[in-house]
Amino acid sequence: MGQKPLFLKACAREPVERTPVWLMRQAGRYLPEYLKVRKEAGSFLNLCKTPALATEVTMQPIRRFGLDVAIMFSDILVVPEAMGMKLDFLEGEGPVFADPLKESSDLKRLKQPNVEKKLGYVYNAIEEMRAALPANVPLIGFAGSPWTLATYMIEGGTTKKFTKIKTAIYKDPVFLHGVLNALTDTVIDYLNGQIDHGAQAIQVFDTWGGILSPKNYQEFSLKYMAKIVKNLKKTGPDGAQVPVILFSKGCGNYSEEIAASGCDVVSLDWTADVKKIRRKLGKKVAFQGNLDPAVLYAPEAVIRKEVKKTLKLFGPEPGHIFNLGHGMEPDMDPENVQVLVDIIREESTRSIAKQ
Ligand code: 1CP
Repeated sequence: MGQKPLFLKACAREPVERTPVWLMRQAGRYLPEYLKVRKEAGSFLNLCKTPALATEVTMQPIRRFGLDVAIMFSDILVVPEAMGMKLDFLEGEGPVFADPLKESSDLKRLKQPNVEKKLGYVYNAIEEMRAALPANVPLIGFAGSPWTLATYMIEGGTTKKFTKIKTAIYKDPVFLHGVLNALTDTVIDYLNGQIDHGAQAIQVFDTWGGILSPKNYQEFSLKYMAKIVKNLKKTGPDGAQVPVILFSKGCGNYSEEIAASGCDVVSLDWTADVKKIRRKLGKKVAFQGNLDPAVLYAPEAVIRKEVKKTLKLFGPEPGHIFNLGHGMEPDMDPENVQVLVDIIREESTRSIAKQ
């Protein structure tokens, strides 16, 4: 076996010679080469469902920027689709479920899918991606958290207000827990399949955990993610450990509870008080984050200043993976991503060597 990749070392809180880096939504619409393949695919879902094309767009940011980790190209919403919900991605509007879930009687529409059959295209893509990636660049598999998936399945698409799902919290929690339980079982199966087919780390995206009160975050989001963490395979087919990253956007305040789920890495956004959290939990888990993506709109000198600040906040101790606090945006300049990655390499090598 060759050297353990930097990213996997950092997840395990082992010493590294520099801080590994990847960027949420690193493949996507800000890259002209992505737009070209996306056009060729005809639709976003077709891109997700064609392993050769999904592999190509997964590789694009690796080839262009030399990032330390790849994330499989797919979407969190393929899971509700596999459970029987009709999904469309409308140009300029995002995801749409034409027939959202409304009440307990809708639960019978949700099937526990045979993941190998219904989501086999993802597994085929994972195998192709592993074959295309260099040995020192591991592949992250992922799923949405049950709570975040449920927001789309109950609201019918993207929302700013979350009226329907919040109504369900207070008016019909039995229905909501029914949806969340069904999703949890499917996500566990789906992620274990990803590990079987070669995903070397798993990230759970809880993009909307931050709209909940502390008590509701525990009851409707974290509880289900903790069940997922407990039921995932700990090692891949090659015997290597498969770390689990939890990303609950806007939930830095709950880092202690998130770490108690048994996850290996807590992913933080830019609103988190990193110094405090790291001091308290740095011996228990690794951290990922947490540069404000908007820094990428600024000139190089500002990017450098902000990278240095972020590296300093996490400190030189092992257990930091550099990332943005959330995803890349379509109007971001790829040139600035290269600037960012180069600066992280340079500054983190320097700060680790200084110890
Ligand atoms: O037409 C297009 O090209 C569609 C744009 C797009 C892309 C590039 C969508 C639609 N999804 C993706 C890829 C994607 N989605 C990845 C790829 C891997 C990567 O490079 O990071 C990942 C990990 C996701 C996950 C995802 N999808 C999340 C969680 C992470 C996050 O960014 O918050 C969510 C919430 C979605 C739903 C989704 N998919 C797409 C859209 C437009 C949306 C809605 C987002 C919203 O409600 O704001």
